[in-house]
Amino acid sequence: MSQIKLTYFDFGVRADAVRICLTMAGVDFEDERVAFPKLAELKEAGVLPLGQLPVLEIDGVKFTQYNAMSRYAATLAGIYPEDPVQRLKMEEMIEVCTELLYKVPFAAKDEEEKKALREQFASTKMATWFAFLDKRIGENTGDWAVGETFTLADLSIMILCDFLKSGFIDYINVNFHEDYPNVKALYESVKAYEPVAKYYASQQKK
Ligand SMILES: N[C@@H](CCC(=O)N[C@@H](CS)C(=O)NCC(=O)O)C(=O)O
Repeated sequence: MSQIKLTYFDFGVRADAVRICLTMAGVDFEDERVAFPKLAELKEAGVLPLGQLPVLEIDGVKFTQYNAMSRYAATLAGIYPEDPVQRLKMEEMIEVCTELLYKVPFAAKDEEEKKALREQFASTKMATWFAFLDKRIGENTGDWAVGETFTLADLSIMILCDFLKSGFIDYINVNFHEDYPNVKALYESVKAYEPVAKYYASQQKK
C-alpha cells in the first residue's frame, strides 16, 4: 500500500478536494495541517519542491499543484468522468473556480485601496464568473454541476463558496454565491451529499 501524505494549512481551499476524494476512495493518508508560519520554515528548510503548499507526497515523491492532486484523488474516488464532453464541462468549471481564486486582488498599498480593488473585482470579474457557473449548471440536466453524476466540479464549486464564506477575503460578501440560484442550490446539495457531509462531520469530531 502506498504511503500518502498531504501537507497544507488547516484550511479547505487548496486541499479539501484532495482530502474528500481520498476519503471517498477509502485511501489511508496522513493529513498534515500546519500553521501559517510553518510555510516559511519549510521553505527555508528547502523541503518544498516549489516553495509552496500544498504538497502531496506519495511513496517519498513530492507533488505540487492542487488541481493536479485533486484530479488524481478524484480519479481514485471515481468522480472524474471518462466521457470527453462531461470531462470538458467539468474542467471548464474547475478552471473558472481556479482563475477566480488566482485573480482575487491581494496587492494593495493600504486597506482603502484593497477595499476598492476587491469591491470592484466582486462586481465585475467575480460576478461574471459566478453568472457563468450559474448558467452552465442551469444548462445541464441532473442534480450536479455537469449533469447526472457527481464530479470534481461539484467539489470545486462548493470549496470556492466555502472559502468565500470563511471571510478570508475581506470586503467580499461571504454569501456572494447566494445571488446565483443554481450555484446556491448546488452548494447546498454538495454539502448534503452523504460522502461530503460524512467527511465534514468526521472533521468536527476531531
Ligand atoms: N500553483 C500552486 C499554488 C500554491 C500556492 O500558491 N500556495 C500558497 C499557499 S495557499 C503558497 O505556498 N504560497 C507561497 C509562495 O507561493 O511563495 C498550486 O496550485 O498548488
